[in-house]
Amino acid sequence: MRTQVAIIGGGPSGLLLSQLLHLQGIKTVVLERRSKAHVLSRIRAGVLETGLLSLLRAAGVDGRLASEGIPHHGTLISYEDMMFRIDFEALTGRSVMVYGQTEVTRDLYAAREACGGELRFEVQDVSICAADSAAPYVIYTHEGQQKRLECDFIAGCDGFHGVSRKTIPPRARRTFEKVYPFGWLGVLSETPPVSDEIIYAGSERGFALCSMRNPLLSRYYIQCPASEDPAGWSDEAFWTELRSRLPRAQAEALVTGPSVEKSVAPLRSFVTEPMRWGRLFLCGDAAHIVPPTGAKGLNTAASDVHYLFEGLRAWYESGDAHQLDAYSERALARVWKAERFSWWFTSLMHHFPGQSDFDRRMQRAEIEFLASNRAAQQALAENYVGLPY
Ligand code: RFL
Ligand code: PHB
Repeated sequence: MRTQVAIIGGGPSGLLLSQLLHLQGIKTVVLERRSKAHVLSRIRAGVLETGLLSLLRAAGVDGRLASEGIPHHGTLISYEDMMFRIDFEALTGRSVMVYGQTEVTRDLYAAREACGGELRFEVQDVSICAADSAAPYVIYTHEGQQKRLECDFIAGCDGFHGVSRKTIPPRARRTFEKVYPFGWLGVLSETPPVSDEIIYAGSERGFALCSMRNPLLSRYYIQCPASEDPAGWSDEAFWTELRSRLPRAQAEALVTGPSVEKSVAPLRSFVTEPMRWGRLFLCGDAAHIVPPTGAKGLNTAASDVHYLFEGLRAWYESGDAHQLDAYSERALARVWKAERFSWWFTSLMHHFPGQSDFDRRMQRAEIEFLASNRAAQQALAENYVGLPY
């Protein structure tokens, strides 16, 4: 079988790229290791930058987003009982949208299926071949049979644990990594959110985050050891720990209920360079990971999709390879800024094991500075709403 762009991974990066290319008349096949139900059971990002919103609009998948997404014009930051607001609208003239990644993915699947898009689920043993030649191809197993997919280009959108990055020989890539000594224990509950705006909460007991998906669905996280087993946390223990990390007013206002999902995510910063090897292009979590504190993972995946889409469009329209040749450099320039912001915000808000009293006071002093300094708030706000593509 032959296509123009073989896309490995049917997460948000792969699906969005596939839909954008389809609208330009460029053929793709998406190969996804898991079932659709499994992909749609993963609870991940919740905050979308305007750049991603524009891409979803261009892809024609913004209908439900426009009616169900919740615009957020600011966010709250607390430390013990102190709390202040970062006013995105006043500081940058822009805002973000709260709409779950699960819903973005559901909308993208619906759009691909409505266009008769080629999506293969539960494929196994994907292997990328001859990516450094003019005739790359992918071998995989589907429904018990080995298949061969020939193509012009391969988009590696298969996340951090995928095969695409590992296909690039070690001599041709360099990786940069920082693993944080903690994770986030996340809970989804069918309760009204404690606040209309997301709260990033620092405390002596560790970080906590209060977010939401809709007016009756809340998403909360608490910092925990990276090796924590979520099964070891009863709902009651989670709510008690969350309350202890919030300012008194929010702790008292918190509405609790049974959790509908509970999971632990490790925190990591990771970048691989370059993001291209021959005709293989890495996109999203396949190439880079950020800790979730800045809400940048999905948004950075989206800017990669934008640069790669522009490059492929130019190539198919006129044979112009300039933008494809510039892909890795352009994507990485923005990736590193998101890495810096996510690392900074993570370092500011979390309790680090073994941290000295002096280090804690430095964090507190920086939070107090942020609470009172417009320039510092503006720097945070510009990064949070998203740097330009
Ligand atoms: P994904 O979503 O991991 O999708 C990759 C897909 O590839 C499949 N796959 C394979 N398919 C075929 N063959 C193989 N060998 C394969 N190996 C893997 C996988 O099954 C999967 O379906 O990567 P993608 O598309 O690049 O998307 C990236 C985002 O998922 C990720 O960056 C965000 O979820 C990160 N993130 C957040 N990002 C934000 O922008 N804002 C947020 O508020 C935000 N919050 C979060 C987050 C991530 C979190 N976790 C769980 C790590 C909160 C959390 C808790
Ligand atoms: C979420 O709603 O899941 C969420 C929000 C903000 C973050 C991370 C995750 O920084």
